[in-house]
Amino acid sequence: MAEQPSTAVEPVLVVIPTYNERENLGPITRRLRDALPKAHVLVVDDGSPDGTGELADELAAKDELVHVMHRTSKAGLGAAYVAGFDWALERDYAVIVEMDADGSHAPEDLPRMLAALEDADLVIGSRYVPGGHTVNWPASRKLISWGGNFYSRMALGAKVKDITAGFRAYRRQVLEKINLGNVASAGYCFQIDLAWRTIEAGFTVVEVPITFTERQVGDSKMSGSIVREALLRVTKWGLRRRGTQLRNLVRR
Ligand SMILES: Nc1nc2c(ncn2[C@@H]2O[C@H](COP(=O)(O)OP(=O)(O)O)[C@@H](O)[C@H]2O)c(=O)[nH]1
Ligand SMILES: [Mg+2]
Repeated sequence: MAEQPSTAVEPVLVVIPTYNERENLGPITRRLRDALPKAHVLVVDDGSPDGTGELADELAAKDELVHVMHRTSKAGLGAAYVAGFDWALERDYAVIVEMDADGSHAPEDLPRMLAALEDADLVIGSRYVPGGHTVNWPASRKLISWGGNFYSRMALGAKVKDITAGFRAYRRQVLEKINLGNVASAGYCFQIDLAWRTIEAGFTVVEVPITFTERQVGDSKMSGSIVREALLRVTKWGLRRRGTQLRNLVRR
């Protein structure tokens, strides 16, 4: 039988933000290279005191598809991703993937996510569509995640079930259009921010079920200030949206 031509969108860059992930970086990079042998990897390290950045340099020296960006201090997940996305857009990557370093996101799910990207502009690896799961997540984290998703959906009127998810594949056209220059979300509300911008810009968003497994090694960087930032910003975006709706109603 004749070989089917591949319709996959390529080349792919997987951006992995790291802060103190020394023990996780080797295994996750190996799994990623096995799952997607052609994909490039960009580790964006915020000067981790545990030597994650040095380990990333060692991995890059042995593998030409692994790249490293060193940033001077811990400035949040959002800022690290914006820097990584800018790096990607200066090059010719067609797809830019977001993935955690701690093993919560399984690289083995990426081929399925990238296949879904053939009919979408943003694919979200979702815990909250049928077939999606969380494993070993404490009740407190489930509550924050569920509450964050529920509140964001209500405030923004977004239909995405897992709008806080951090396992994603973007077509480069999305990141070119949504103006990364004025993204100020430092913490995890970055994910809500970008999903919202993507939807508002008229792009197609598809959710693919994934299993999110809590890290076994190292510490989560989630904090009260990250939750507060998300709450304040989502409330502001929601109010702005209502204001626009009201103005449009009055103008009619
Ligand atoms: N570069 C960088 N990476 C970060 C920062 N905060 C978190 N990360 C990384 O983002 C990913 C998700 O963080 P994690 O703490 O596991 O979040 P959780 O899964 O929601 O508890 C991991 O790869 C972290 O190392 C940061 O300030 N800078
Ligand atoms: Mg984690």
